[in-house]
Amino acid sequence: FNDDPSTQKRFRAGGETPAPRSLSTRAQLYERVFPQYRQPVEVGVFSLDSERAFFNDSRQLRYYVDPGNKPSFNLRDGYRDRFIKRDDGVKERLDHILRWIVANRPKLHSTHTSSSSCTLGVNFVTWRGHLTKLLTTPYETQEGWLLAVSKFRGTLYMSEVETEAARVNRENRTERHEEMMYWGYKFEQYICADDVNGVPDRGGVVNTNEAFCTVVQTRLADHKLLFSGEVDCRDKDPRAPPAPACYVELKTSAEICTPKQRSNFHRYKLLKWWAQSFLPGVPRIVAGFRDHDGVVVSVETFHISKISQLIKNEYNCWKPTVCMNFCSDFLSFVKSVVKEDNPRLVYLFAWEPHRDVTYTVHRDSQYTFLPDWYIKEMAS
Ligand code: 0WD
Ligand code: CA
Repeated sequence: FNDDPSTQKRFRAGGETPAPRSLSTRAQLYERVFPQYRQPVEVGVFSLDSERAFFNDSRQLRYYVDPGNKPSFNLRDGYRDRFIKRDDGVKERLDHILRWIVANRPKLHSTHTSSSSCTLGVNFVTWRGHLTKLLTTPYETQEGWLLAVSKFRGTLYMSEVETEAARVNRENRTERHEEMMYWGYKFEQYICADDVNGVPDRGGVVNTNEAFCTVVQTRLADHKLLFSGEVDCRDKDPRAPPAPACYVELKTSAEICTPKQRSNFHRYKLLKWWAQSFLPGVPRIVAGFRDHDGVVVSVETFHISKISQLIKNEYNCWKPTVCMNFCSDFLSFVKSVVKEDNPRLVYLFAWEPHRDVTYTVHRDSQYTFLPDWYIKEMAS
């Protein structure tokens, strides 16, 4: 933590331990032993249908069908006529997770904590994707982030706010970029079957409203976490290990033709892939490498536990321990800053590349994100 010594002295004279005002993101500061990260446990699932309606079940779960390593997939197929795109201008914040919590409260209510100071029995509730951004922060040089945090009944809720730069990018995507965003979803359709004995329907409609999400509980150092992440598919073998170990993450990436491209893939893309799947305990990624025209030229499996070995030959490469220690220290920073239990009060944590993490405080503002229905429901 960075601390202004004068402030520190002023506060300590009054007997208070001041919260630090900022947090450094320099990677070297986080090169220490790997923090404890408990095996993530799936505590529930939910689905979002073609209209983005919530269901407290696994109706959208799909099954992995091995494509072999040289399939002929054209990812451009269907972009014009069989694609329904989710409206990404609609901000859903934590709403789906909160609906899951309300529907599963008895399952969650901590029987181990005697005190009522932390009703849910966890310190943090968030999306997996938000934690992925935290893990990659010490190595990120392009995009900043904003995270809104409110404390309610002892639990810290953390919800992303779109940065100005991200909004500008989203509103000014090129036609080429829009189409390339479709390719990842099309790849999923070539690989996934709706039924355990079914086959992929490559002629069907791709609808990005549909989602299957896992809800996992785990602990990073002394932070108890509850988060949800979207899962692409599962191993269809009934003897496969229980979730999340049976899940498979699907990815697409540009084919690798030069040593420079391979190095960039290891240094930048594998960092994001590793962080995203390591968090919920998803053990493998199946990647489709595609050419410039959206044709998949090869398919490769990456085991999460082997990724850190794979990158060790890169000069000055990312380290999992830095990612996890930074995340742990950021969560400690949040705990030390967010003291008032009030769902209408938002602490907005902000970060831009080459800067420290800082925060601002907002009462009854545009940033308030815990909905009234949730607050009412939890009060009863
Ligand atoms: O409101 C927000 N700021 C966000 C909401 C940001 C990110 C996600 N979400 C919501 C959506 O409801 C989505 O269904 O979270 C769900 C996914 O959460 P996550 O698993 O925590 O997100 P992340 O790990 O970033 O992405 C997982 C997958 C992506 O797959 P790839 O292979 O591209 O990483 O979820 C999809 C995408 O397929 N996805 C989204 N789907 C809908 N809305 C979004 C999004 N904003 N972002 C990623
Ligand atoms: Ca994916």
